[in-house]
Amino acid sequence: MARIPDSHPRKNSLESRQKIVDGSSRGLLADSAMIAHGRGEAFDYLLGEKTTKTAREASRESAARLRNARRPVISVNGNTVVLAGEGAIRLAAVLGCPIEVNLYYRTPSRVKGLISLLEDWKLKLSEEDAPDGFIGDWKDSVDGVSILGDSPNFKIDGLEGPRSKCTIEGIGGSDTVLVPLEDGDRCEALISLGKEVLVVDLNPLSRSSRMATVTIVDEVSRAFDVILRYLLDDCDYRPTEWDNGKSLKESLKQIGDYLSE
Ligand code: PTJ
Repeated sequence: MARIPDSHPRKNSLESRQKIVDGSSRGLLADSAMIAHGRGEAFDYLLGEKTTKTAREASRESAARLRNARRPVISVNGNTVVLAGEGAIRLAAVLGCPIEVNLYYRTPSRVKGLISLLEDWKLKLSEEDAPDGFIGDWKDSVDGVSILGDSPNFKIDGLEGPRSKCTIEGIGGSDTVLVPLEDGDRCEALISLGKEVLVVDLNPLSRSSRMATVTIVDEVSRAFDVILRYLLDDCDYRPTEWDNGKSLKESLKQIGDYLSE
């Protein structure tokens, strides 16, 4: 792709699109990945393509819940890996938790391809400087992130088909799941297993947004960056009695406010 100048008003959006196009041509994404991405883009446009105050609060709450969790896990699908895989690894390294590739349209070759991409990024990230505020050995922490998903040994009760396949070391045995671009049925099944489900979804009206314990209405790579900062800079904040319905209403209101600005 031709280099997009920094001054281009749609630079981030064009670069994200290209990641989806490249991921698709490498066979890593579902056939409908571009449709899902387009829907996300439309909502992001309505939110001004920025992290809103409400999204920031939801990310703060999610960071606190992940920090408090006994067994947190980050569940990723194809779109999340190509758009925000590096961010997911940074979060997992800070939390000391696994990442699990868990796909709606599961095929063995997609699972293997996405795991291998994440393993490549781990090698790159382990050579980077630690993020500001990180205490410990960054290389060891990145190297220690397990990428799960190719050998499922657990089934999510109440779900049929490939979406139910996961691992006991990851989603199956977790108490808190950070799961961007989730589907509503699976979100509901995870909640009924007693897990806390932290969703990132630009659509505040989606079923997963409405089913989740906490919904971050933000673009996934931006949300991961914000969560990372809260994990590292805001250690005293504790989970609250989160009212997710109220937060979703505020996100919808912010769309209205942005349009009437
Ligand atoms: O990789 P797979 O097989 O697990 O399939 C992944 C997709 C995304 C294709 C699949 O889960 C799917 O079809 O998802 P949906 O039902 O279209 O839902 C995607 C949701 O994510 C929509 O509500 C979008 O608004 C939202 N979304 C899309 N892109 C982003 C996003 N939310 C945050 N950041 C994005 N970049």
